[in-house]
Amino acid sequence: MKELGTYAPNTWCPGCGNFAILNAIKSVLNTLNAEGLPLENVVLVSGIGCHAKIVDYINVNSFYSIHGRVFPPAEGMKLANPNLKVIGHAGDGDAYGEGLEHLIFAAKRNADITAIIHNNRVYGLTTGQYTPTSPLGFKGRSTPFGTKELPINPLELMLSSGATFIARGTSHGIELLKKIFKEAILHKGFAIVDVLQVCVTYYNVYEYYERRVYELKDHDASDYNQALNKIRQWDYNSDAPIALGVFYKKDAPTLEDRFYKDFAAKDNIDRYAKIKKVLEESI
Ligand SMILES: Cc1ncc(C[n+]2csc(CCOP(=O)(O)OP(=O)(O)O)c2C)c(N)n1
Ligand code: SF4
Ligand SMILES: [Mg+2]
Repeated sequence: MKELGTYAPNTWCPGCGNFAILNAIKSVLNTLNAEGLPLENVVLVSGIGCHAKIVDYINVNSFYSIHGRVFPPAEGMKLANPNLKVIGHAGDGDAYGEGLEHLIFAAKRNADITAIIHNNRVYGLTTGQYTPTSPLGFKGRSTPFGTKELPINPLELMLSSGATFIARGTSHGIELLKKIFKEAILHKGFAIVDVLQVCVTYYNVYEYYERRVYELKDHDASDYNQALNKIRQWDYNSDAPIALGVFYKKDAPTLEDRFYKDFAAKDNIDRYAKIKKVLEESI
C-alpha cells in the first residue's frame, strides 16, 4: 500500500469512528491511483470539527475551509479545474447544521463532487452539543435535560434536493465503506455518503447500530420511490432497521457539464481564457 500518511500527530480519541473513515478513504485513493487516477488530481476539503482533521492525516492536496463551508470551495475547485476529483469531508454539525444551505445547493446543482459526512450525531470538537441528527431527548452539554426536537433525515432531504448518488455506511463496516466510497468518487455528479461514525466520547451508539444495521439487497437504486422508502425506513430517531448501501443513483448533467457547454470552444480560444474573458467583460 502506497504511503499516504503525514507527519501530523493524530489527536482523535482512541476508538473514534473517524479512524475507519481515514483507513477506508486512504485505501480507496490507493486503489484508484493503481487504476490510473493521479493522486495530484485529488483534493480533499474539510470543515471544522474532529472530522476535519482527516485532511491533515492524508498526504494529498487539501483545503481546510471553515465550519459549514466545505461545499462552496469544493464546487469552486471543480468548476475551475474539472480534471480534479474533489472530496469534501464534513461533520453532521458542519453539513446538516450551519452549512445546510450549501449542501442543498451543491445537490441541487449536481456539482460533480463527493460529500463524505462524518455523522456522529453530535458536535464532537466542541465537546458534546446536539446536532440536527441527534435523536429526541439527546442529553449533551447544551441540552442537559434532553432535546425537545426531532432530528432531520438528511438523506431524504438530499433526495428531494437533487443529489444523484445517495448512500449510507457505518464506521464499523469498513469493507462496505470502501466499496461505497469508491462508487461515490467515481460517480459523475453530486454524491453524498452519510457515515454513521461513532463518537466514543460524546455519543457512543455502537451497540445501537450493531443491532439494527443491515445491507441493502435486491434494491433498485435507479428507482426514486424505492430509494425514498428505504431512506424513510429509519428516521434517525426510531428503533427501525437501518439500511446501509447505495439508496439512489442517477445519471444527470452536472453543473460543470452545463457550465462548460455554454463556453464550448467554437473558435480557437482555450475554454479557460474564454471564461476569463466573459467574466472580465461582466465586471
Ligand atoms: C463559522 C464557525 N461556526 C462555529 C464554529 C464552532 N464550531 C467548531 S467545530 C463545531 C462543531 C463541530 O461539529 P461537527 O461538524 O459535527 O464535527 P465533529 O466535531 O463532530 O466531527 C462548531 C460549532 C466555528 N469554529 N466556526
Ligand atoms: S470527541 Fe468523538 S468524534 Fe471527536 S475524536 Fe473523540 S471520539 Fe472522535
Ligand atoms: Mg459531529
